[in-house]
Amino acid sequence: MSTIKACIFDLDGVIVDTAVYHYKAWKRLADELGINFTEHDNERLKGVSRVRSLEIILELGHVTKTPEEQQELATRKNDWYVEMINRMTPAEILPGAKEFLETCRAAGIKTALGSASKNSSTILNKIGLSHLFDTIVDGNHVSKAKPDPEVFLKGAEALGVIPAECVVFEDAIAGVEAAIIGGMKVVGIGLPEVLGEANIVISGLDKMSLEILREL
Ligand code: B16
Ligand code: MG
Repeated sequence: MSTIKACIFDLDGVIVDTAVYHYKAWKRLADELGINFTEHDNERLKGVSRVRSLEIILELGHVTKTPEEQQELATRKNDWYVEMINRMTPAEILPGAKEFLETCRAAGIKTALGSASKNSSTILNKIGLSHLFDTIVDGNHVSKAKPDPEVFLKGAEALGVIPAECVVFEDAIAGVEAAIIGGMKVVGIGLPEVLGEANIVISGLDKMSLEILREL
């Protein structure tokens, strides 16, 4: 029996599936640069920062750009991405996410967002879930990307709990590693063969319950 006082949620792949919008925007940029970029390649960008995502795409195409050019390209991609997320609605919340957040709060368990995205506030506002998070830590607040645990440690600190009292929900391998390095429990959202390091792996938050949380 554990004493879980807080749940920290990744955004993309856990609360919503924004990977499809990231892919469309990166694909448009890759096409303009003459780089072959597939949905399979896009898997490598999940949970990875915007800057690192661009580096991966440039590496795929063996294309070199100056830091200034990279900045311009990342901004261009982000403008297209923001256009798409501005059209998001609550219908895009992944199954069980809203319900489990409400369950946590009703049970007195604190909630935080721990995302690599610098656009998390826009997304949470569009899908109408901002009010269900006690604190939001995202790409705007951290200097080190997952698997560094900074984003989750800052979340725990803001909530006034210690890492051992936290459970992280993550769909990316780097995020699962970050939670473990940070000394937290972690529930993988996805496939056991990919996220095997997590304490348990489930297909989505619709499979989560307080009973499972307390047994971690
Ligand atoms: P942005 P997460 C991550 O979100 C995405 O999985 C990743 O594909 C993206 O590059 C990253 O956010 C940065 O997003 O360009 O909006 O700052 O899974 O950490 O919630
Ligand atoms: Mg994710």
